[in-house]
Amino acid sequence: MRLADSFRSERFGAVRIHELQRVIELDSGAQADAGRPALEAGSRIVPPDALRAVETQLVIVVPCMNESRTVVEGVLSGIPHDCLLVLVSNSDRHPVDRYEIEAQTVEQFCRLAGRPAITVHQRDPGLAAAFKAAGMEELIDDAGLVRAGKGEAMLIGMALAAMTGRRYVGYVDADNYVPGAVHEYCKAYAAGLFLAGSPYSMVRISWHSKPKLRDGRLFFSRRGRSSEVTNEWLNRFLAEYSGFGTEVIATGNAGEHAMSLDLGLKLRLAGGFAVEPFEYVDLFEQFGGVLDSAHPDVMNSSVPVVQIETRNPHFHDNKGEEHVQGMRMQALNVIYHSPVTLPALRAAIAEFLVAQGALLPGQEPPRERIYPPVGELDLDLLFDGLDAEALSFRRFDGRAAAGLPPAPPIDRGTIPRAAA
Ligand SMILES: Nc1nc2c(ncn2[C@@H]2O[C@H](COP(=O)(O)OP(=O)(O)O)[C@@H](O)[C@H]2O)c(=O)[nH]1
Ligand SMILES: [Mg+2]
Repeated sequence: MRLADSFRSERFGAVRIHELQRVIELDSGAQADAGRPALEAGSRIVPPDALRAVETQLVIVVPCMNESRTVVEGVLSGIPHDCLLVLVSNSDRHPVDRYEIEAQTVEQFCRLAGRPAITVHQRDPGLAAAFKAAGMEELIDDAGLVRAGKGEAMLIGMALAAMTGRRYVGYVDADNYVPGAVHEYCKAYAAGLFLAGSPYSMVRISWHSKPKLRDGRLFFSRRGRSSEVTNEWLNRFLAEYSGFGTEVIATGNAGEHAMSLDLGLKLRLAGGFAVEPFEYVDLFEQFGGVLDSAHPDVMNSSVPVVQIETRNPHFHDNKGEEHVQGMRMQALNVIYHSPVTLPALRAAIAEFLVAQGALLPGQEPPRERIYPPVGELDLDLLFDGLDAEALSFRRFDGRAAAGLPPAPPIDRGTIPRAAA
């Protein structure tokens, strides 16, 4: 893969946000000058073996709620072979058990492709019990189950990823209609993680366009309805500190993103759709140098955020205006309530929300749920709980199914000894 160089970046403490980098070639050939500026100045290649090396360490988590089977199957087909697949589902189990259908789809895929995968249902009482035992009460609702929400699904996925002993975790939505786009996202994760050059790195995708029907004609719109607002306010956050306007953040709402687990296990994830913008906010809180950091090792290193503009159109299920509005609000709520947000910005957010009719004058935006870092979990207890009690916890070993030596995706032996 060949990426345009990133010439500029903005720093906030140890966090270094790189300007958006375009994908120039999806496949840059067999050249081996890995990561060095190309002869044709302005771009950088990541050769296939370097991509593979990251992919063998990469877990791809697919959060899924009531998506169609055909679409999910397409998504699976786009995930590079060496990545380990984790599906976290919150699909209905009645009147039809949609999770069972998903698990069968994954199992069949693993058998055909000779690869491993893990699936689990978010509302499995055994999963809740395991998280409780492992030390995360906060995740459990009044019904005694893990809360619904995309952030919660991502948290579960991250914990499972940590138990596999791999180094990186990435996320891909289950409602993507274009397997080629999924493939490109995963390649971009690997390329970005390779180029980032720090143990604490994050890669976020900004897709080039989103196709829509307008008056019977296909129109490729550049930006999502929610991301414009989120990005603008995150950029204003930075500008308020530096005194210089900036547009560096282009991926505030990026559902498609990946990171090293050395970083991910230290992050606090937010619930629901606040999860993606809050990743930026938490980076600013923990590694921005404004508040004391609990991780001097990270402060002495750097936290690169690589942003990549991909080529495939982002074509996913349309969940309606209300959903988009909700996402926008959740992003602003987390920026508003952050202790590192400067008072002037906080006031401007409140004003904006009032003008939008989302808030009454004098009212405070609601607080989103923020969870402790996954690195604080006792992974051994989590595994024992899942193994013993979570009936929906499935581990597929497509290699064993194909008659090869067994290679379970996760078991006691894969759990790293020292969590982050
Ligand atoms: N496991 C799980 N997945 C969810 C939940 N909510 C949404 N998803 C999935 O997360 C992905 C993104 O959600 P979507 O509603 O499409 O949001 P958008 O694409 O950001 O507008 C999709 O694959 C959904 O099926 C949830 O509560 N649990
Ligand atoms: Mg979607």
